[in-house]
Amino acid sequence: MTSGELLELPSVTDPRGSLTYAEVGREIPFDIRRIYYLYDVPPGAQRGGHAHKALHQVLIALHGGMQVTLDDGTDKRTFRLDRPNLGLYVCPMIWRDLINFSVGSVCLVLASDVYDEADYYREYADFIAAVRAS
Ligand code: T46
Repeated sequence: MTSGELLELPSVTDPRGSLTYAEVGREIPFDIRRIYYLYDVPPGAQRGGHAHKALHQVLIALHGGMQVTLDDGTDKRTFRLDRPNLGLYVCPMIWRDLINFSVGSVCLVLASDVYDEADYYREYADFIAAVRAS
């Protein structure tokens, strides 16, 4: 199974516009210890290209859109994130590639832990070896 679950986030729309929210324990299946966001991504740029050992994340295209391919070492699945009330949950041990960012897009990431370079597999061969060993 390729892990990656699309999350429909609740929205409230009235004549003033829209508001989307997400709560830990409801839409977000982990405690959030960090947020970061990707922006000013130039045309053709690729982000990701790694997997995490233990980190859980939810990705949300707050503006514009991007394509996310998830790979569990066996199966690959591609998602298009293109609205601010759609999240993509990514569990540990999933290789991710982000491409086709639209101009001006902003990708918000909710993460279950603080930044730790030791949590990354940045070489695909290392990731596959770890998947095979598990
Ligand atoms: C992921 C995708 C969607 C930090 O110092 N703190 C941070 O919290 C993060 C995320 C990164 N950094 C540093 C590490 C690198 O020197 O920022 C630099 C760029 O990071 P990276 O090349 O990992 O960026 P992306 O966009 O390829 O990947 C990031 C996340 O690292 C990753 O967890 O899933 O966004």
